[in-house]
Amino acid sequence: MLISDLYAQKNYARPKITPSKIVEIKYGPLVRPHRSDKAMEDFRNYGLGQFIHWGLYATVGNEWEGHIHRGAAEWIRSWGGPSAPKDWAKIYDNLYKKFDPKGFDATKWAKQAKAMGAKYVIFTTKHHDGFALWPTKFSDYNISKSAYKKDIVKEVVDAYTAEGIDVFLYFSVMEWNNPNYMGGSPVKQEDKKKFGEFLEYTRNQIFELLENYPQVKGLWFDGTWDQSWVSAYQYTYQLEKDIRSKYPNLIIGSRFRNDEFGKRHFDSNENLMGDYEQVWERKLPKDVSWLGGNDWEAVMTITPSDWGYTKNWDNKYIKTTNDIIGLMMKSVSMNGNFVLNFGPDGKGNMHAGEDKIAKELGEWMDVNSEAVYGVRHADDFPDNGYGYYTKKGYQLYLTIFNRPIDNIVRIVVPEETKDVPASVSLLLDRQTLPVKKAEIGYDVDTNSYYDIMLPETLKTNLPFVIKINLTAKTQKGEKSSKANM
Ligand code: JFZ
Repeated sequence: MLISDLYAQKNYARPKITPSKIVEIKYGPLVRPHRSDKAMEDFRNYGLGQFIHWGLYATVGNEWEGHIHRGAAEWIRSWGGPSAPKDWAKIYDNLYKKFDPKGFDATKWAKQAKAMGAKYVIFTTKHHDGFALWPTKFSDYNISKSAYKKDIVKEVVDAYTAEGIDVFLYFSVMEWNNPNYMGGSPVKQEDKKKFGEFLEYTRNQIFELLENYPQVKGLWFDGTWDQSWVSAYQYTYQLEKDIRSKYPNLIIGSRFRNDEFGKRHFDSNENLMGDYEQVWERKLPKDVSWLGGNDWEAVMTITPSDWGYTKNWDNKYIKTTNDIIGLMMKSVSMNGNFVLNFGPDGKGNMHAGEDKIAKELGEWMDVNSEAVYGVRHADDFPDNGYGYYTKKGYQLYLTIFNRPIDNIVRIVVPEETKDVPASVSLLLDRQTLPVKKAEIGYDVDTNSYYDIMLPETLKTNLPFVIKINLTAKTQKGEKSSKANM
């Protein structure tokens, strides 16, 4: 079974539903979905993105002096219990002093991302450990105090921008080592005061990032499930308002804030709380109807669940390049972007396994990317067992993962579909493939069928794309005979 279908199996996230009654909401969405400006149109056409999780956790790679941390690699600071090293949090909070990624070359990363076919990158400016990769004025726990000293966020923003890749900044509102951070809704007066300071600090850092790096296209918030943040809905409402009025083209997903009833991503009336659905993390919608027409992106790890650098990939299922192509094509076939995560090591080098996937995916994209960029769900053609359709105007693409044993790909054209296949080619070598209408003769069936012959000589271990040029149906009633019985 394809991983891309496995990842869509369970009902992890709720499908779009119509609320039974409408409640009055004061702190609901500040933007309407389906923004039509250029920035959002670009977002819709990205197809493929890269996520990068990089921070102090990278220096340890999910292990410490022979002890293996079992949770996600970027969560290692929260290591506790008998397997944790003694005074672990203290050890971790001092790692920054020695942070000196000698191999780090932002241009090398950006060129690799470009060769892979990524159109945007999401970069961790600060994860839950609170360490800022830019020289923030609002905390000493930042890159300028490390051995490396230089502004990593600037290097990344500049290098990716130079390669024509749009930059989004990941920002965690959760900060484990900050005494003003609550990890729960503040009750005592003193805690309320502290948390108020934390909110001001968060606001300052966000505006600092946007001022420092004006090329940034979007913000990717995280950690916003924490009850302290959830309780601060008045503050976060105003914050979003202020960000949006100063940066109207900025893209902010639905993981930023909640309404006054604590509803996240969607408000109490089921309206999206941002520019796109930001819930699709290591899972995919089951089918396009789940999206209710919203923009969305899926973010995905290569290992089962680590975002940060993990030294040892043995004994873990590592997604293959074909798995990743499947996840990407399923995502874009449902109007989403697919974002593949990389977790570079403490020296700034990608894991060898990531280099391999980036290379193989890039080679595949060199041949097939027209089936990925700027495409939309093929509304008029039903899902099929061969793989995934994507569509751009009169071009219908079918990425085949399950090759039919007789090499005949049968395209179903429902009666109400206005277009039919006219000519077909294989993106792999651009050869034309024979296509003919199949008169099956099942008289209660209103579909018509078009059979495409794959060449017997086609030998490949990779999914491949057939490009189907559509043409308007000529005669009314495609059926050859409608006998009167
Ligand atoms: C968060 C982080 O905790 C994690 O370390 C990583 O940065 C990831 C991209 O985001 O993890 C989440 C957040 C949300 C869900 C799952 C994991 N979710 O909504 O299912």
